Amino acid sequence: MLYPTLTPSRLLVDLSGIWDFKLDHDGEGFEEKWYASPLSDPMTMPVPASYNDIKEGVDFRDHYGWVFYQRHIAMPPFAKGQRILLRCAAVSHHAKIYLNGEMICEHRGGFLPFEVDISDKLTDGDNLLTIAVDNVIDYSTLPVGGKANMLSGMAPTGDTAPKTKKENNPNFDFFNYCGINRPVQIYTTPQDYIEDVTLVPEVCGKDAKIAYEIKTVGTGDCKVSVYDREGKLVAEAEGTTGELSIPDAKLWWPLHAYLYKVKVQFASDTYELPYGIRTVKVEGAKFLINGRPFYFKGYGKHEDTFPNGRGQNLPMNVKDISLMKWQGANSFRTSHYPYSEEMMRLCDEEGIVVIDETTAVGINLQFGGGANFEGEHISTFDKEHGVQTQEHHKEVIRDLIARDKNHACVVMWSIANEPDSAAEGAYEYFAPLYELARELDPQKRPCTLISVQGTTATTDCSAKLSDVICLNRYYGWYFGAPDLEGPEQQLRAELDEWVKLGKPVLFTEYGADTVMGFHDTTPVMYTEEYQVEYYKMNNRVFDDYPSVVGEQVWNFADFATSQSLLRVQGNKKGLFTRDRKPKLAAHYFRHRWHEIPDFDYKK
Ligand code: GCB
Repeated sequence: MLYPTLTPSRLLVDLSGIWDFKLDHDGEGFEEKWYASPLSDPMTMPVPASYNDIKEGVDFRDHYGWVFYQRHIAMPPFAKGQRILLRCAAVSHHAKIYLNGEMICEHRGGFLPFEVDISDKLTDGDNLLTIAVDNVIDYSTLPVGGKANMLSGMAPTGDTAPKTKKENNPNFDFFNYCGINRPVQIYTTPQDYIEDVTLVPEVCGKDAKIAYEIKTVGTGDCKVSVYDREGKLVAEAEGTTGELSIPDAKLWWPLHAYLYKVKVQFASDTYELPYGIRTVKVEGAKFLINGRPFYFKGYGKHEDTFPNGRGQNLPMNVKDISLMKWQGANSFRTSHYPYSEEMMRLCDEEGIVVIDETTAVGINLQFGGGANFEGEHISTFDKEHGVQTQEHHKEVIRDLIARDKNHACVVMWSIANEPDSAAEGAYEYFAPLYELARELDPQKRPCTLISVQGTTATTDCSAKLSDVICLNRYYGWYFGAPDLEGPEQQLRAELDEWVKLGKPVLFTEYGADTVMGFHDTTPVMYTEEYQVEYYKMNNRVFDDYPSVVGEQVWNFADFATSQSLLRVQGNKKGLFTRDRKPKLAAHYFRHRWHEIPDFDYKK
């Protein structure tokens, strides 16, 4: 799906601002048709933003169910005759859109864009737009919500206090921030228009080729032109499919991005996109970008700031990339959902390498000892009682690849984070998903899933399915802390097995909770000193294995989670605090990463 932009043929109207808002506490909003007339007694609410931290009170923050957003819209008469689209970049997790009281669109999944043609639905003058949003997560949604909470599962047993109200129980470790998290926009196109653009790069010596395919609706001639950074035309072709030859091409490199401008013209429609040329390939146990062995230095992250929640925060996106560069990092994973389109474009521009993850987190009913349904043990992929996510998972993969396929920054797809990948039924669940991703991605990027501690090279289905083995391992934190010697031996023993597969191994999570300002001469748990010692041990091991192709710490910054005995106002594994102040370990990594080259680190 194309990112909406203002072009000589397309108008773009951003509906960001303060909207009317109401929580549907008692579940009466639909019955009383709140969408059909102006909300009575509404609150103010910024769009885009998660609503949870914007107003005070636990009932507000932890609301369960539907909320209603509303505003008026009007289009100028000069837009008549154009196609007029309403586009939501991300509404978490389930949206119903009403225009003048009529439902015009419904969408499930909180992290990918969707749009609806409103050309024939708008009336002259004023129109009432209502977006109802549900935040309920369960065994059929991605991310997965369950009866058993991952973290309370680790709490002392015997907690039998009755629940007094309905609540979400995320089967994942980040706060279930909800609402209209990314921009709502209206854009227009002519009646004959460009629907999609697919570009596939190929590098041949000093030259490059871009194979292109333009999906169009209507009739007209199609022309594609490529301009360099100075605005000079470097290639041109006619027709809806073909090849563009770029002599002496400048490649997109990590931290040295070069973006061409690709301009598509069809009938009277024009669309432009920035485009980086680079190749990605797994060869033996190496991860090659532009044919050279790349070493990932970076993080798992979250879209998580105060008070935006998961709501778009452009200044923080730019700040985070500045901090990454300060630290000598070159990459991150969009744990645990697709990030905003603005962030992806920024990474293209800044040369940050991205592992692009779906919303599939929590597909694991073994967290907390595997007790679900009030203590019953249910296997994750049990057809009747287990997760019911596979069809939706396919939809997410389709929409993610449709959205992000042209980004140079995206070098790998992550199908899921920490699923129950060694369980019975895991291979049958995941094999078709890998197949789908491989079939849909025109660039045929590597695919992976992020493997949870406890799986092994012989039990984890990712051993067979993944192009790169991605491991989340907590030796010296959840496993073995405060000792670091025993965990070091265990980590080495486990790695000895994984490397036998002959595939690249990437550490996608390792970390220790650390409260900023806690210090000690003896590095005890939760101090800044312990975090540094923990990382030194793990990094020492990674350095000894030629097929370890990277290290992504958990996490870039502290972030909000559900409340539990293991979370002190959120997860504290950040190298930076939530407001981006460096802990001791941030300085340690700054030193380490500036010494490690982006390429050819492991000979
Ligand atoms: C994990 C999860 C991540 C958690 C992290 C932790 O394995 O992938 O979402 O936040 O552990 O800190 O426990």
